Amino acid sequence: MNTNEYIAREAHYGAHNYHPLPVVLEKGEGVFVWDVEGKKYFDFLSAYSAVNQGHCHPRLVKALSEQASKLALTSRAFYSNKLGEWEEFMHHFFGYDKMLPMNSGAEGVETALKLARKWAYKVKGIAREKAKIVVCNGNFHGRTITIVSMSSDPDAYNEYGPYTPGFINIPYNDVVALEQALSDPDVAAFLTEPIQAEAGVFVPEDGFLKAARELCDQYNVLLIADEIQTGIARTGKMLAVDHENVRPDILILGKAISGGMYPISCVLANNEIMLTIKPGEHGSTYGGNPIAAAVAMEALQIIKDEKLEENSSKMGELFRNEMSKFDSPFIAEVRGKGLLNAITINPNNGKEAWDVCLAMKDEGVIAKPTHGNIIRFTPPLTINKDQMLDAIERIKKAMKKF
Ligand code: IF1
Repeated sequence: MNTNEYIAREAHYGAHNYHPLPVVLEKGEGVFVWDVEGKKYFDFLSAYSAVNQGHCHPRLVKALSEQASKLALTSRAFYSNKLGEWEEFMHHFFGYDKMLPMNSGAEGVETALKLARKWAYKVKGIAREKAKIVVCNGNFHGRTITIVSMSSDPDAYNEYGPYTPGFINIPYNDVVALEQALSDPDVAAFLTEPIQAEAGVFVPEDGFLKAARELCDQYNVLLIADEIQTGIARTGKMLAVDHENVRPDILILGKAISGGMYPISCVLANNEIMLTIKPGEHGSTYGGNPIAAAVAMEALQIIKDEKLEENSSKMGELFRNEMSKFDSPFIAEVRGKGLLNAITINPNNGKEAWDVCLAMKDEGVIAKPTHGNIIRFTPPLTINKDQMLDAIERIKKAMKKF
């Protein structure tokens, strides 16, 4: 079968809820993927930052397959010998009292919202059913009905109502609006992405997160950070909040805590928050399973052992420097942190971000446009200098084509 036949089969038998780049992948190794025609590409999406450790990292393949051949799933009706090991590992790694494991990022976000509401009623003393959670315009936290209820993106939101109440939307990166919202005594939490990724890699001003932390303390509101995409060294530090030395009350992780092997997410918090949920009040069949435990520990250890925080920071700087120097009518702005970067594309000769991505694909670099003519550039964090320079040359060549 050729590329077009694979695409036609998906179009025929699959739901049409995506519009992928027309490339059909069948193999991955490190920063590279290969399509069904044998063509090799630099992966500049990394499955939306899930594959920070690189495709099919041998240590992750080993951790996954060894655990899979021993014990894969117990459910939480029984203990396993792996879950406690992972929980203790996470305590030492991130410094929170406790972890609650889930699978997808959206489930992690839902878990954080539930914790915030329990805390509102049991600890803060908000009247039942009254708790509000403040969120930002332009957010992306997943696709459940409650999460899309917080969204300001018509594609994510429209025609999925009736919506879950209890959310207040404010502009992102707006300390004045935040203070006004938090001063409502019924507010339980402020949920934010440290960098808005889906919105187009929108980096808030230095000091925004610190100000948010101070305001949350002042008004007795929980700070919830969705680090599902920004975490695990993507921005050049283990967590994006580390750039401002901010510690959220509730931290949500997903994507790269599995290095792309398997859907794993988790929520971290201290006892005062985490113990508001009692046995039977929340959970998931697969959450915290032995494979997830084995894979997540290995995936985080790889970040440390291969010094991927440092590499993400250096390679990100190289990318932004080179692309900022490049004189192309397509480039309106280059921005980002670490290896979470985006270029805003000026439509040129009738060509837009999508056309640039198709041209880059021909040159051997795959990336995906997001809202408003923005292309995200997020290679695996294992990319080395020669590879980065090679990829940059290909990106430039693609932009010169038109
Ligand atoms: C898709 C976007 C990226 C996330 C943050 C929670 C989740 C995500 C900050 C939910 C997921 C994914 C979902 C994926 C595409 C991708 C995405 F373009 F849609 F917004 F990365 F930028 N919080 N982001 O970024 O995690 O439930 O998916 O595991 O196709 O929807 P999930």
